[in-house]
Amino acid sequence: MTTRRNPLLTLLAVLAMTLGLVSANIATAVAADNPYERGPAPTVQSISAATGPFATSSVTVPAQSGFGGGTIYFPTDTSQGTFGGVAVSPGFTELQLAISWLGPRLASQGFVVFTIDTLGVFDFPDARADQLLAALDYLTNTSSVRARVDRTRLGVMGHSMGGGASLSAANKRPSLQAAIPLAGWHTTKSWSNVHVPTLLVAAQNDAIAPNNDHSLPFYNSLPANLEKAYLELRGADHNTTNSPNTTASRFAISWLKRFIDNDTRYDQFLCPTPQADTNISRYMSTCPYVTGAAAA
Ligand code: 9J6
Repeated sequence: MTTRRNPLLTLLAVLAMTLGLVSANIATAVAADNPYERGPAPTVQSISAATGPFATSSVTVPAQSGFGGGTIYFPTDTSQGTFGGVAVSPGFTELQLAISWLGPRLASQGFVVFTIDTLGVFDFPDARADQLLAALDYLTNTSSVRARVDRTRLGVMGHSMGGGASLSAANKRPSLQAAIPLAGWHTTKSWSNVHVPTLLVAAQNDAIAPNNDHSLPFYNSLPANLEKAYLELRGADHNTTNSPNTTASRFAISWLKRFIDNDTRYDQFLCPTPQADTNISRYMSTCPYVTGAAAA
């Protein structure tokens, strides 16, 4: 015998299913509704690669009154809106060349990256901080690529005294979204007023900015409720991050994505603490991160 369904019940079932699907779609749309997300879903491979998914170009900037000029690396894609911006300073006695590798490496993941020279190679961190901020102002107000940059989503990085400068710049300009010192060096050890999410990349065998005197006290002095992390590269020395380093860059990419783009797709590479990674001698964090995450 065939079962005959009551047409009214069938109609109600279809309506219920439709409503369920519609509400599920709304929930999905809300969860993924991040206007700053750029590029495809990341993988360990994609964040470890020498170049990411975006084709890039660059422009050279001559010395300015506030910083020593530099090179702006930017994604050529104009179909996805603006990108976050990052200024990067070299360390004491160094030229832009020391941090140049970060230009195409980070820009190809979807950032406008300004690697700078400082006015003087002997400038100390606080002077370098002013120059990082001047470079960001130039990038967003004056540069030929200013229309590609979101002036509300900016970050700073740097090596050694450029790393100390990154902390100092974050202290001076709390509207920054991310700071990443690489083997940072600064005479100031306490950064308890910094409210910019900060990733400290330290080198295990750093004899010039020893971790006990620099990156560790920096990390510990940052507020306990700040989104922060301490990544120590195993076997690395003070200058390891002056040439391409996959571990440093995959954490830097993830940090910039997470805090400049609010892109929670990158949380998986930052939290929880990576286990059994032979390239890492120590890792500390304030995971899980909540800043800017879309409401579930
Ligand atoms: O590589 C850096 O930027 C930090 C070097 C610190 C060297 C030092 O002790 O400078 C004191 C003048």
